[in-house]
Order: sequence, then structure tokens, then C-alpha cells
Amino acid sequence: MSAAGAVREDRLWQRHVDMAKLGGTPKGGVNRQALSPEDAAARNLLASWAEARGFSISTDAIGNLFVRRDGNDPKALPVLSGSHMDSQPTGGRFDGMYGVLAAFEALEALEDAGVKTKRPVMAVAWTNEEGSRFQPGAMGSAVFAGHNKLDEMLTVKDWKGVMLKDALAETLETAPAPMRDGKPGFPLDGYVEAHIEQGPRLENEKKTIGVVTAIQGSRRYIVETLGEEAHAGTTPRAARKDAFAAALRMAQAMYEATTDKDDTLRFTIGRVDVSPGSPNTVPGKTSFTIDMRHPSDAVLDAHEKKLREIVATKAAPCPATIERVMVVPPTDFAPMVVDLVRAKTNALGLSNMDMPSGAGHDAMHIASLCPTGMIFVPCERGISHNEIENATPSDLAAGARVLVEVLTELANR
Ligand code: HGY
Ligand code: MN
Ligand code: MN
Repeated sequence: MSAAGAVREDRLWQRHVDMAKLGGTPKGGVNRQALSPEDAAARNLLASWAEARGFSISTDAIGNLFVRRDGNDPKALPVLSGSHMDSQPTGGRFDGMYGVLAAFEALEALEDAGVKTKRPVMAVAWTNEEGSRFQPGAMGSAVFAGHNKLDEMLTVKDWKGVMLKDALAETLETAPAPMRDGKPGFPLDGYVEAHIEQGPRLENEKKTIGVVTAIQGSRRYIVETLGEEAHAGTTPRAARKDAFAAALRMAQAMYEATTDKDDTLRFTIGRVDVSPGSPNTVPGKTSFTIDMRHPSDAVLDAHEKKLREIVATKAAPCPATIERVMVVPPTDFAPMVVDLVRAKTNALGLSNMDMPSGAGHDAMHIASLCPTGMIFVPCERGISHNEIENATPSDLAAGARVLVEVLTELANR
């Protein structure tokens, strides 16, 4: 039996159902934020499945969780596949989780088909890919790749002031796994990540598989404005230092400055915090996040300059700052892996198309370490980062079949 033939649609779907119970929301989505008790429960569930299959598990100092199926040559560099199990606060049950479960399904299919590989094949659940609780996102893979420093990430605080290192310690205590010694990161022979597209193209073009060629560049910022708290009833407008009014002026100018004619630049203000947050006190402080993306770094540079100009000119009389908290350049995937994904997809008789990724993924960091690629499957109406996110069991299994064939080829190179 081929490894692809051993992929089981029912088993893969049931694992999604089981995982979706952890942080499940009434609307059928998930709220399983990074290093939360729900995230720890998902780690424990994956670890229990891995141990039941005789695979070994390990974790590293930023909490990335690895599952290993040995190869014939213990000295050969491993091939790795995976994604993330943390979700948005109102996330879907497939974003990230599909990539982890497809990688695990690949290990199980190799085992069931009795396929031996030269190299070890490993699955991974990266820590904090979403970056909605702790910024920046894709943190676990960034530390693994040396793009973010472990010590700096450990001191990052969430919106309630909880420090990452404390949430991580709690997670590793409730979801223990043997700790890999030394700094995070180890040499890899290749990395392939399966993910739902999180856009409508595959569904619109009636294709089952996306052969992902690249990921657009992404940057994140936090803009803080300092005003002066004052009485809402007695303070005339002319005497106010209204931090929210200043934030509004900057935000409006930023939306205008980032509106491009071909609607390619992505600009999002996803979170606004106003303090003290009392209806009858003029806001003394505001902060808002910016997520900006584009396939060209030069365009991102030019727009970052505009954002900085706006902060310098539109906030008066409230002083404001803009801090860049994440910058990931556009990523082109290795042609060898892209061609292999396309070849294996065609060999399985699955419809497919080459496409770039609008969403960010852990693969954007791992691509700097080894030949890397991604496999997309459709999601309903392209909706994601939303509790109604949906995918079909057959598409998920199709992606896993392509994945296991690609991993087998890479693991026997
Ligand atoms: O934001 C992203 O692109 C990813 O879904 N976390
Ligand atoms: Mn994701
Ligand atoms: Mn996401």
C-alpha cells in the first residue's frame, strides 16, 4: 500500500472534531489562544495520540511540540511538517490545526503502510503562530529559525499583563514533554506545511489543491497616544488632550494613505484600547495595532514611512509613538519543493493551481533554514479567522495524501 493510500479521511476528520472541543465556542469555532489551558489540552491530546502510535515527542524552550517517526538512518537530517494549534479569539477549527493533524496523519499513514524512510519524519505544533494574545505572531517558528531571540520573547506580555514566560511555564507543566536541550532550533532537510487557503480562490476556480509558491511580506506595529484625562462635562474641546480623538485622526489618515488602486496592500487596525475606558472621562491613553502586508518589501517600506509621518504630524496635541513589533519579508518557496508538490498532486489526479499565500504561516520562517513549501486546501467561501470557518473531509484528506507523498520523497532523498 502507498502512504497516500493509507491516509484515512474518517480518522483525520475525527481528530479535527476531537480537537475542536478544546476551546470550542457556541458558534462552532474555537478560542484556543496561545499558551492558554485550552492550548495545553490540545498539546496533551496530540501527545497522547503520538505515544499511542509509538512516536516520540519532545518540546523546546519556546514550547514548540515535536512528534518524531524514526527513519533508517538516525544521522540523517529530519523532514518536518506541521503548523499551529493556537487560534484567534473567534477562530475556526481548521486554521493551523489542519496542518498539525495532516502532518500527524502522514506519520500514521507511513506507519500503517509500513513505508520505511531514510530520514526521520517529524510533525510539529509551533507555539503562538497567531500572535493575537502575545505579539509577534509566528513566534515559535521565528525563535526556532533564529529570527526572534528566545529571551526577548519570554518577556513579552499579553494585553492583561501576563508575561509569556509565566504562561509558557504553566503550559509546559500541565502539558509536559521531554525538553530538547540547548537553544531552540535543529538542522532540517526540508519542511512542508499544509493549511487551509483562508481565501476564496481554490473554491472559485474549483481546484482541490493550492501549490503555494510564496507568502507576502507582513509587518505589525503598535501606535500609542498619550493625552490628558479630564472631566467629560466640564472640559471644553479647546482645552482637551483627547487621546482617542488623536488616534482617530491618525487612523483615518492611515486608511487613506494605504488605499491603493489595485487593492493589493492590506492594512488592518484590529485592536484598539482606550483608557481609562470610562464614559465620562476624556481618554488619557490609547493604543491601536496595525497589520500591514504586501508582496513587495519596497511598497511596505514606502508605506511604513507614510505611517511614521502621520504619527509625527496628526497626533498633536497628544504625543504619539509607533513601534514596529513584527517584520517578515516576502518569502519565495524552494522551486524543488513547489515542483514536488505539483508533481505529487498531479500523480494523485487532483486538480490544482499555483498560488501565493495572502496569510502568514510558520513556513515563512522555516524557509530560511531548508527547502520549504506549502500545500493549500479550500475553505468554504474563503472565510477564516471566523468561527464559521469550514472545510470538507475529502479536501482535508486530499491535502494529507499530497503531503505524505511529498514527505516520503523528501525523506528518501
Ligand atoms: O495572520 C495571519 O496571516 C495568520 O493567519 N496568523
Ligand atoms: Mn494559520
Ligand atoms: Mn490564522
